[in-house]
Amino acid sequence: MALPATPASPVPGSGTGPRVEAVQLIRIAIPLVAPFRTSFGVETVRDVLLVHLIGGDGDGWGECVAMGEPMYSSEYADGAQQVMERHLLPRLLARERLTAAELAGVLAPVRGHPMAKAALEMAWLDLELRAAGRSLAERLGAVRTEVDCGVSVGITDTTEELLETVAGYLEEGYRRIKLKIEPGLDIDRVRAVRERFGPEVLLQVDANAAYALEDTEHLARLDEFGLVLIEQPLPEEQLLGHAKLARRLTTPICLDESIISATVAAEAIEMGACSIVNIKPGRVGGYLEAQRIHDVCAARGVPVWCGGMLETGIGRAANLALAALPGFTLPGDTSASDRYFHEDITAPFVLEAGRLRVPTGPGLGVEVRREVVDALTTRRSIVRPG
Ligand code: OSB
Ligand code: MG
Repeated sequence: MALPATPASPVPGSGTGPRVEAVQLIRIAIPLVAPFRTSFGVETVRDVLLVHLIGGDGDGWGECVAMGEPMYSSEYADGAQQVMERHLLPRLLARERLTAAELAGVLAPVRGHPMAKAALEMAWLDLELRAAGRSLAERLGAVRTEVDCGVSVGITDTTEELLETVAGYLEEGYRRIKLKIEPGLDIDRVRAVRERFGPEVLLQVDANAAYALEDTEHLARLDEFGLVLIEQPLPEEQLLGHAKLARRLTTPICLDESIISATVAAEAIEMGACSIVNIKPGRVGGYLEAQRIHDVCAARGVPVWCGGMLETGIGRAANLALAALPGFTLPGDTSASDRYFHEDITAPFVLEAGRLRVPTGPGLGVEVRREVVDALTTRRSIVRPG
């Protein structure tokens, strides 16, 4: 196998930051409590790639949010693992020491793969912040100790099943409901939920790019339901299409898949493609870029909320830290552990009055339950410097 040209070690300019002695890549298969269906597919078991940094002065953990198959975006767990092993980790491990803030720059010559890069940055942040005794929340500029939580409801076989599911989540205390929609399972489903639960419920929909600009008049029929937003109706490349759609709809447009960086966020806002942004650190290459998107949106008065990728307790902990920033004014897809898994790989996050507590411990603020991880492990590999 041809290894890429990596800088000789040690490299000037990276004299600080943690030293990493080995990186363990762990794949787990963690069953979901119920199948999660979107316009792009059904997930029943979450295939997760975990990054475990073994450092001189401690450990760091990261979670890659790429799914088992490349349906949400082009990344997928096997590909993320391979790009880490062959291209990303050799570059990082060539540095004797490296700070989390330097990581994105070192990896910039490798195009794309934001989810793989984000997982590595998360692990580096955890390692670095643990050593410094600081929390990720503090590092990112959190202003809240708990965050309002919403829940993303997958497409169900029947409307009856959808109403039952939503009723259960509202009973649990979730502060906002997001319905996954696709052509043909949209207007009537939204109407049924509105009629059953009333106008007070914060309700929004997510199409995962399943519509075309030609569906504009159809999507305008959602306007009568007072939705908080419609998320990513059109394919990710269609910023101008979203701007045209936004001029026809009263429902605010929120972008997910389209927003791949702070630069794109600024341009999308300027051209009127969205008035709300879903921030997912994996999609944008990491928590530090996510923080910049937050800043870009805050400076323009655009509300943001924290998206989710069916994360385990590792990614959830980090998402809660991010969601505690001041511009996160809408409830996120940061649901409790039991919405996803029977048993999480950290202590479970439990909903309290519709909120989750932001971890305050050093780093991500969670301890990984190694015995749970071991029981779910499907594959393991070790990457060392040199
Ligand atoms: O589009 O927001 C999305 C899950 C996987 C991939 C994409 C999306 C989602 C969700 C679930 O909506 C959010 C969550 O609860 O983690
Ligand atoms: Mg989405």
